[in-house]
Amino acid sequence: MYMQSYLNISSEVQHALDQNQPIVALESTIISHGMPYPQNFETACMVEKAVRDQGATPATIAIIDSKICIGLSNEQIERVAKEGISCVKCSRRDIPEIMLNGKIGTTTVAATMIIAALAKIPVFATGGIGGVHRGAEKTMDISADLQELSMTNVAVVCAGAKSILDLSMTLEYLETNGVPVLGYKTSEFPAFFNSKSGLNLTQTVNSPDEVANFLRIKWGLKLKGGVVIANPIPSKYEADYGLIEDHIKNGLSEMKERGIMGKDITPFMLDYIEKQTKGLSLKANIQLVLNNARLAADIAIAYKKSPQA
Ligand code: PSU
Ligand code: MN
Repeated sequence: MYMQSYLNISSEVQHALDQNQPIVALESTIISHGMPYPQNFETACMVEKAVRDQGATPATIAIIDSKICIGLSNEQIERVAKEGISCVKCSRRDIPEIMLNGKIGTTTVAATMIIAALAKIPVFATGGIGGVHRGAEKTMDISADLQELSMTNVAVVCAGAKSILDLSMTLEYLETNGVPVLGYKTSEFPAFFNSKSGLNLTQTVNSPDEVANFLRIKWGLKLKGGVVIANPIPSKYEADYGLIEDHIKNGLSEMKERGIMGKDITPFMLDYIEKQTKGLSLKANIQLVLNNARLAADIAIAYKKSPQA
């Protein structure tokens, strides 16, 4: 098929697909734009290991040398990690351009969902999803992740979203677009560094089997679109809410002064918070991603137990 000529599926991932084994898709913007080198490389490797230890196969996704790569080698992960922000942050809009120009494209939640769905991988783990930015009523800056969640059948395990965003508007947007947000053992939407945001969810799940059943029902009914599985950061790694909020306020005003806009906002804010907390936020970030990878693996395993999966 023509489509196949664009894809480069690693032998490990292809084997898992052939054997109908559980796979967890992993994004790469978090590697290039979400963390500094070398922690980004170490984390990406630890996340893959966490998925394997749990009994599933990791599939880290990026566009390299005009191929959509599903399952990266350690060398490829290191290349992406070292290139860092000189990789192109790649969302739905950017995929064809990066295929054309041959640059390294690191995939956001939206682009990773698209590619995971192409490869028939229904479960994906990340840190935090994009959302409605603060002030979006003026700027219209709403992450393409949210649109993607409304149309692509992939379950996204995340620690909620960062409060650099307007989390209340983010939940409203998801509701309008029919995207379920399942609190994993919580009734509150988690705020990335913090397990709580003060925003209540209507749906709580308590086990990987329950999530798998939810997915079977949704997709069995042909209710297209993704599902957010909001998995709070473990309490021992949680950050001080007031402190983070102060850094966010200062970061947002510095961002405005420097005229940073559009797709550069999220990477700028991640870097700003990390510098202000002197790496404390990075530690929390690494732990919550690992926590999400383990849960995603358990969900992928539970989902495979169903005959129709
Ligand atoms: N939020 C984080 N870490 C990240 C991202 C978001 O806490 O690394 C990345 C993800 O790849 C997400 C993207 O899909 O940023 C959203 O960017 P934007 O707001 O430009 O859509
Ligand atoms: Mn944006």
